[in-house]
Amino acid sequence: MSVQEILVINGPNLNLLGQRQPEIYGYDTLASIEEKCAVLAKELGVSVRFGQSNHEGAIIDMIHEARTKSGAIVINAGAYTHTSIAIHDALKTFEGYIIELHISNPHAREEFRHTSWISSVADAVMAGAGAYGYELATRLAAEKIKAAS
Ligand code: CA2
Repeated sequence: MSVQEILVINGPNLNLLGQRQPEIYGYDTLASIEEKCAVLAKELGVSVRFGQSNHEGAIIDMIHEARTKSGAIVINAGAYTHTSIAIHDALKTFEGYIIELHISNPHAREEFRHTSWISSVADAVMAGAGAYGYELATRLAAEKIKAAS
């Protein structure tokens, strides 16, 4: 088991990053974010793997796989953050470090974004730092998995 791996999970619509709504989500694409995190992870002596799905069940499968392969999960569950008890339950089965991540600050947006089913099962919650949040989360996850190994 490579507990030195950080799994970064991105949920619905995040495959469109950099293509729509740049005033909210910025101009970075998911591929460019992944590249920056991979460089950073290498510097920090860990590895990072990105997964994206628009489907709740596929996200749950990624979390299950991380149970034996990853020491930390960074999850931007997109709109499933606000609705998915199934993702909440799956994250509860993961024994490593969990970071809930949002590009925007959901608390400064519509009321329906103020509830998260992820926060209560996350070790850390990061929001509003834009795409740079992925690098911040990679740094924090790397610290935590190295400290635990
Ligand atoms: O701020 C975040 O990262 C969110 O998780 C993004 C979700 C939203 O439902 C959450 O409330 C906050 C939406 C992701 C949509 O991604 C898009 C990316 C580019 C263009 C359109 C949507």
